Amino acid sequence: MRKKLVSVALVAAMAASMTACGGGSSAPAEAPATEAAKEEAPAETPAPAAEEEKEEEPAAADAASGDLITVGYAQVGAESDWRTANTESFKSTFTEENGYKLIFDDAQQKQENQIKAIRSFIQQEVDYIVVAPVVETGWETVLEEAKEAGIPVILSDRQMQLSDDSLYEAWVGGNFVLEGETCGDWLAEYLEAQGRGEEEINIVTIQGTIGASAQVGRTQGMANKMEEHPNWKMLDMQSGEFTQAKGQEVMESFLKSYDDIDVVICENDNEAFGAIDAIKAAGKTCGPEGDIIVVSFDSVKAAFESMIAGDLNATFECNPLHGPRVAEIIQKLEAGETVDKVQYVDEAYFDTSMDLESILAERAY
Ligand code: GYE
Repeated sequence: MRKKLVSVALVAAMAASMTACGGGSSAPAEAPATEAAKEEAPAETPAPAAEEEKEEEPAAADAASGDLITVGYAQVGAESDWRTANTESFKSTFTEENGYKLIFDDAQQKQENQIKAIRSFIQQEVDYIVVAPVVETGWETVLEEAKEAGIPVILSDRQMQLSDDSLYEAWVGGNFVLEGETCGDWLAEYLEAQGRGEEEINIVTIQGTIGASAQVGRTQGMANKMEEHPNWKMLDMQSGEFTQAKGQEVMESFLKSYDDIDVVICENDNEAFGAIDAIKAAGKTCGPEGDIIVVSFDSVKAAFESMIAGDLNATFECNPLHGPRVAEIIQKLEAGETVDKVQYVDEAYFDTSMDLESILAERAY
């Protein structure tokens, strides 16, 4: 499943831009990997990442040599194309060649699994803990444990609500409220251009995982814009858990409950792919020529294909390539430099009025 060859190409590109990284002189094939790995992780440690680690990074145990920076990444799951690109970005950045040992954990969208993974990273005395938190709240206790152990924590992708800012070094990710507002502005312009600016517009939203900052922000951003358009009516909002299957299910139920939906806002692209299937199965049409306007967030490659096929109207970008950004933060911390606490990534949007074929050809995810 893992794309080793792609990773190698990406690493080469990244190595050029990351001057601070180690030379990576160790040859994986020569390393006595398994023995060293056992020493590194105590047998009693319930390391959720252990299995995946062994399979994908057989020589990662070079960390035992003391040269590599060990990074534990508590990943949300594998729910979407965005998430896959994000995981790939970390795996291709935090390689031995670049001076790292990565301990990767997939929490399957469960906060309790992420908390377990963080505790396991603490037990394994990693150098840095990186968390993409599934939800915003409930992290204080485990982050205090990391702080007591003297392990710096970096947040990536989604945010946490914390009373104490000293519990993490920095966060890097997308501006989810802004993404939601951009979606609202796009919709206003699109309807205006169709001469529907004053018409009553019925909207439904397939939300992301409830309590995830990507969900909270996108819902909030759109709500901010709803206030500017009293003729827009939000008929319903339900979570599609950021997955295609759940997105389809939720859309099926919306279509049964409401026969006059004008717009469906999907809080990620994968939910939109499911929603489009549901719309077609119900005998309706969507996209620029269809009955229902479909918009979503992320802008993964498959969303471009969906727009080119005439199914999806627009997608609001969220950049998943945080591996190099987190590596840069770690290198600055290693050098004793200060880092910006909150780092937003620039994002765009794409719709069917653009030259999508050309943009897709250049797209990294
Ligand atoms: O939009 C979605 C993923 O947190 C920004 O999580 C991320 C979101 C992304 O499952 O596809």
